[in-house]
Amino acid sequence: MKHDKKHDLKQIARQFQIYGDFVRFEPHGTGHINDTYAVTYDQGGRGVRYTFQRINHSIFKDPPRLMDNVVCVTDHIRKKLQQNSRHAVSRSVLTVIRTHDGAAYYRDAEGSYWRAYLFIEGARTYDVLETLEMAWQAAKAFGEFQCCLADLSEPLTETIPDFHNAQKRYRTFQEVLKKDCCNRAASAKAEIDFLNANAGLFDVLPRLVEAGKIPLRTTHNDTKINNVMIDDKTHEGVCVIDLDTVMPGLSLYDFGDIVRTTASNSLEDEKDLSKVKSELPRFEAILDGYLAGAGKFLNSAEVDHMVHGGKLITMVIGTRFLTDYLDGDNYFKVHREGHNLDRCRTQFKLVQSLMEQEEDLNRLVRKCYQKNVKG
Ligand code: ADP
Ligand code: GN1
Ligand code: MG
Repeated sequence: MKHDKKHDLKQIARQFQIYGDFVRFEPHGTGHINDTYAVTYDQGGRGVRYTFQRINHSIFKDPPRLMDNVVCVTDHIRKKLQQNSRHAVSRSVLTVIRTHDGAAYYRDAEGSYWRAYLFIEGARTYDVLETLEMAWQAAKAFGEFQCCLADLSEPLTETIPDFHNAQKRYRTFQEVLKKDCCNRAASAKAEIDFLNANAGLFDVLPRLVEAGKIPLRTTHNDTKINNVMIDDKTHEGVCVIDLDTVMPGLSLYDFGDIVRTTASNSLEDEKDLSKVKSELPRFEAILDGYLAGAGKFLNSAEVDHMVHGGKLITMVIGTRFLTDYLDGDNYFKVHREGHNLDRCRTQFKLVQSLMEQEEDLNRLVRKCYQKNVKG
């Protein structure tokens, strides 16, 4: 997806309840979906930053309802933090800045939807986590996020229907492959074969959900590791961000995406596939951190399928990258030719690696669960 249009950030920022003088803005972060900017204001001689985002409206069809979700979730978390937290609440949960009309978003003359958050300072996101400690902390933050939302009673809108419906993602892939509108299928033969050979993975969780063994919960659904801010000094996971897809889902989707983006010490689009492999100490760190945050409310079927969750989500995201490649790169932002195919290759290589280590990984699950939950 191409995002090269220039926006008048100064005019947009004027719509929000922010004091002081607009100083500058710059593109920020490496997300694949929204356009994100850091906007600096001078407030009494001090530079203060805000995060501005243009919500990707072609992906999120109903931004007003999406923002209702974000407000609902952040209010819920804020209330809990105000009672319990040792930390500054405005650094631990996203703070939505309102427009002068009191709305959570602004719609500009071109129909784009904008929102603004307090910028979380003294922390950053990583596309690859550097240490096991950071991996533990990040996974714990996502686990606690899930735990905190376990008693949310307000219903959330499904901002992207069937977001993690793996069987549907596979059917879409098959349709796009059949059309092969860009004549790219021949260049992805190995990946197409791998996907077709392993599509059976997609049938496991639907059966367990149907049998009532795995519950629907409120989940983040995009727990990619650069969606948690890591404190520069303490390396704690200070704030879970990118709340666009918080909606009903399975806990295993969230654990699975942490595995996908952390188990290997490599970038999501690494071209040297020999670097893409699940590493047991990294897997143990995220497992232990996640269970420290969420372990107490997981049921035994969820715990038994944690490794499966990692394989499944990695396979699903790989399928989505492959589909977007075949379809002409309409969904994810791409920065080079064949970018989505490169991303697909790393995902499928990681799935293969997780499969090879499955026994060891399941042994780690039992060990960490015993330690964190059974005590
Ligand atoms: P996308 O959906 O495109 O991934 P994100 O909401 O994840 O958008 O934002 C993209 C990046 O912007 C994040 O990875 C993070 O580095 C940065 N970011 C987002 N929100 C904030 C914030 N409130 N404070 C500081 N940085 C932020
Ligand atoms: C997108 O928004 P971002 O970059 O955190 C995508 C996720 C994918 C991820 C792959 C709404 O996440 O589903 O797993 O890219 N988000 C959406 O990197 O589709
Ligand atoms: Mg993101």
